[in-house]
Amino acid sequence: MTEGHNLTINGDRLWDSLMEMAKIGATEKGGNCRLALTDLDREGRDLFVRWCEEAGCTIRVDKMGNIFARRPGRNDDLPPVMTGSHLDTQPTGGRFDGVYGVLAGLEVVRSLNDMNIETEHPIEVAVWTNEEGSRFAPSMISSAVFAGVYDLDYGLACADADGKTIGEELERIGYAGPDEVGNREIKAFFETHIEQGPILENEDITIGVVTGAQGQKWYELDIQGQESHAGPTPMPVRKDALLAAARVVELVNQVGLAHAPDGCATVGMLNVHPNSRNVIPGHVFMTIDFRHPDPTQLATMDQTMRGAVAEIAERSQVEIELKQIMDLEPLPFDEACVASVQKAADDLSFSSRRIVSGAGHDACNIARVAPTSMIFIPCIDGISHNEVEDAKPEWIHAGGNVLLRAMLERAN
Ligand code: HGY
Ligand code: MN
Ligand code: MN
Repeated sequence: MTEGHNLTINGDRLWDSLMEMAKIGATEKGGNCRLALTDLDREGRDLFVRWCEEAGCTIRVDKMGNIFARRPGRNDDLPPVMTGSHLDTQPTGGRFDGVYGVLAGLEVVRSLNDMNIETEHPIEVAVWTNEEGSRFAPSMISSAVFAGVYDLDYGLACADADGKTIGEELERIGYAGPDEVGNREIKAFFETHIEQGPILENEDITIGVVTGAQGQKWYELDIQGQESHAGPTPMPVRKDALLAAARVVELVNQVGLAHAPDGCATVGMLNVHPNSRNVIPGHVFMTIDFRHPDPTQLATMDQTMRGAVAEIAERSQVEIELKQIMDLEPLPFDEACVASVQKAADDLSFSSRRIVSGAGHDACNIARVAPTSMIFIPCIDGISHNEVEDAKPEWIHAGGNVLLRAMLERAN
């Protein structure tokens, strides 16, 4: 049990592990680029596996490449208390998004070893494949397959811009594991993460007790116009795919503003073809990302956009194929897990507040199959998905200590 223990993680060791992992895929501006299932992602995975084995864990890998490092419990037949996050990053990502949740979980294992604490339930630290949805879409796909949101074939068949599939790349980097994906009981799941927004830092609060996550809808648009010469083609007869795309960008922004402050709307990707300065663009591929904590509002954003896109296609004399590729309902986390996080923050006298996650996380999928909550810490200026992403060591330590106590409470 844990009586008489000065329950604490080794914050400096956690910080050092983060900085060690950040050397893999380090970018010029101090961030990280470890796109899912690239050689750099494999390097990060291999380092994590080595550290876990050094900490006495056994390693399992499932068919979506999800890694589970397991520390045995007194009663090893009991369902595990699990934590974890992702090691893949955005192309211009930071050193903390995802990797903090993975290495905070490893630090809990290392600290339990140091304190000779045996838990009733086994402890597992998970690495979920392709959380970011940057190289392969949709995001959070492997925790979604684990939670039964998508089937395994769909997950393995997702392809990147070069047509390489998740299944092929898992084989190539040696992480196509043998285990079935999901369908096993988890006692509780906790994910520790930077907030990736400004609320906690602005309010000078150390711990975000995450009560749920907002809903998300992701779309892909193929806009088909007609390439023609920029000189002799009269304006009225043009089928300009980029003009239509520009009207969609403005529309998406208007939908976001009309549903602010909670609604968010983003066009993150826009590829123009043939992208030549004296050719009227014949084709554009672009994406739309809608978010809102209220499902009714999210549905309104969807309907408004669909109607307006049809009108834009007509007005611009182009064809627009709109495909929805993700539909994540807003989701409340488990009250008992939320209470465990709150109690841990209170016991440690950290300032805290309830908060709904603006970003999607693997916890949003795992919450469909296991009691789940998240622990947020602030990040500098609320900036993330940016190479300057940064966090104070004391925040990193605090989140790790809250995780240790929340997990212990559920594991005994
Ligand atoms: O898009 C998200 O919210 C997460 O970073 N995948
Ligand atoms: Mn993340
Ligand atoms: Mn992210």
